[in-house]
Amino acid sequence: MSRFTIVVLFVSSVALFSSAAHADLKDVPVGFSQIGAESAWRTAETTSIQDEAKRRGVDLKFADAQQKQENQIKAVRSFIAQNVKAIIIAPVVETGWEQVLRDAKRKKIPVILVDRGINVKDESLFTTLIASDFVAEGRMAGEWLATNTNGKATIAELQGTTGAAPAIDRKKGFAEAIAAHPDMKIIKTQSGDFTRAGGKEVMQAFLKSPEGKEITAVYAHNDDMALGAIQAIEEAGKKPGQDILVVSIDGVRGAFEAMAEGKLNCTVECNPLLGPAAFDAVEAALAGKELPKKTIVKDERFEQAQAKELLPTRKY
Ligand code: GYE
Repeated sequence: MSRFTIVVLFVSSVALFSSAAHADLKDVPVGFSQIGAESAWRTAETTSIQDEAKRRGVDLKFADAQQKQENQIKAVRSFIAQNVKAIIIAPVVETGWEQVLRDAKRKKIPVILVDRGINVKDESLFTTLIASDFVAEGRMAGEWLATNTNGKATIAELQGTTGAAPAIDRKKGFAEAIAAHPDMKIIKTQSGDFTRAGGKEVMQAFLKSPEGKEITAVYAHNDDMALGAIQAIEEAGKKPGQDILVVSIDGVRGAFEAMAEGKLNCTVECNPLLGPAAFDAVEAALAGKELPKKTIVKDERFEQAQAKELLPTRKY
């Protein structure tokens, strides 16, 4: 990555690149391979991209992969066959993209990656990536928990989709943040696949396990799993937010509501409103401009005390 330019995007609604000499996207066919609809974050991202496509008159071809990489690869192949001018991909996992991206490159179709990164040796296989710094998000969640427990917590971790960039990096950042605190331990960790149902099911199993009674905190890689875990905690007769602290990532409306009710303690925002930036990138690529290899979307951390006031201002 160091060979390439990295820029930081502060607000997703701000135009990413200079407005001069952009290609007009009216009626231009563009493919968008979306992961699925597993979380409120994901549906907000889909809406942002579809709305922005409409605003610019783009002929958007949308494919929902139902959380399966094979479906995404099929969708990208079909976009190539339909002669789209650009392809936007939110890649479900990090690995396994070389072949299909080589096909797109051969046809000179720019590939814009949104929200999740991939692991490829040849970085010329994609044009640009617009995403948050997931390691930093995990670190912010871990630091919140360390500060608010005086460095003492017995933690259950709900991981995102196995092999997905945000699951790998949010785990890493959190582990880094708690490493300095010998009395903070993750005693249970499992994937809940970024869904509310998954978070609930895994948390129920954690609570029923022999170590279940020791859990004092939950770290969920996204808000939907945290909201599922909150239900499991309540059904087990405990108070989420008090008996068991809950921290998560995304900053969706449901998380702000749960914070306002005292059930979730903290959420780290991950901005899903990537439509404007994604189509700025498409325009710039089609105009033959050099793009930064990575644009990092800036994130913020929110706590219970801010929830009520901020709830009406939340956009997703
Ligand atoms: O945090 C989660 C979603 O890729 C950043 O995917 C995204 C993550 C988001 O399902 O809710």
